[in-house]
Amino acid sequence: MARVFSGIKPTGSVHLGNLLGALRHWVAMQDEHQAVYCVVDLHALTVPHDPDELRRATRSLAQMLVAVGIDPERSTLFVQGHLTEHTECAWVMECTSAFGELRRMTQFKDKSDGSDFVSGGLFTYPALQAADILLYDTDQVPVGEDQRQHIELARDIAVRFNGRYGDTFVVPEAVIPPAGARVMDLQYPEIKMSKSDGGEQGAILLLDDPAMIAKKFKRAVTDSETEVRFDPTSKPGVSNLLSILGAATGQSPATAAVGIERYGDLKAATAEAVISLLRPIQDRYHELAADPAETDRLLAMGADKARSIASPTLDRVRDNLGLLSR
Ligand code: ATP
Ligand code: LTN
Repeated sequence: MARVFSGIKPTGSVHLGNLLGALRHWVAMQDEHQAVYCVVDLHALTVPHDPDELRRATRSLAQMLVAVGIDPERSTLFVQGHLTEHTECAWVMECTSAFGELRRMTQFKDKSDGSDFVSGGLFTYPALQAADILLYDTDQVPVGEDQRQHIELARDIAVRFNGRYGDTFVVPEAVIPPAGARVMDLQYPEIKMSKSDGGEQGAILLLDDPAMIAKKFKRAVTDSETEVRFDPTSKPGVSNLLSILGAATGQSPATAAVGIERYGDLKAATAEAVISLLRPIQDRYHELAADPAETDRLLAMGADKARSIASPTLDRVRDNLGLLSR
């Protein structure tokens, strides 16, 4: 069975973009793949953070992953910071990536622009991400469109390392869904819906209650025309709603538009589809959140399973690099 690996940062509340662009594909891939999924807490350290909030967000995100359907028995679900292998391998990745390559990463440019403190970790972030992926002999990485460039870099690093030091890493490929890969902000449809950027009103959080979801869709930015039509270039707001409606109901955006004449009806239909999609997830999340000790037990089990894959890979890396065995 092919191996799948992906990660998500505990940097705020999980939103609809995360679900449609990534998490629901993580769930689907568990059936026919050996799946490894990671809460990447070390990646959350690249920007200023509050320690208590990070602790809370890490556990809560793990609970949300189980609530959306990740099965910790069948798949491997773990927290990145529980394994020292990731940071050790990240150094090797940094030494295998070129400065110019890292400088070209658009996520670095986006997140560093206008910030008063830009950490070195924000710059080397994609090297840690390459370590995450390559440690698991990963074949496929399901992610949203924004991560394509990082996965390309992980591939380039794997090929380069294998060329220099002999066959060591599996060369992974990105799996980007045809629909929902780039859910846009409801207020600023030119930027992606995000946990940490953008405003409160522009993102549908998976824990928003139905009234809040309806309100956010009602206020979503459209345009001054009246026609409901899928055309992302000239109608970004309307097209984003159609993409969400399509992704939530298993149709293409253009098919989702059929029979909807007014913006108000589009907003109401999208809100309703999203509320139904989220209801069972929210119920399950609240059950899981009531038992943090059980979450911690699952995560300890996940860390053991993850280590049993990552540790032999790292031994192979060390040996091929010429580091003395310990
Ligand atoms: P942050 O805003 O803190 O950078 P984020 O919302 O982008 O976080 P991540 O943890 O970086 O979330 O991403 C988890 C997964 O969700 C990734 O696979 C990413 O590609 C996907 N994803 C994030 N935002 C969107 C979006 N707006 N549309 C589709 N997929 C998305
Ligand atoms: N950088 C990613 C999160 C991430 C990831 C990974 C995704 C960290 N490590 C490994 C896939 C595979 C992000 O910002 N969404």
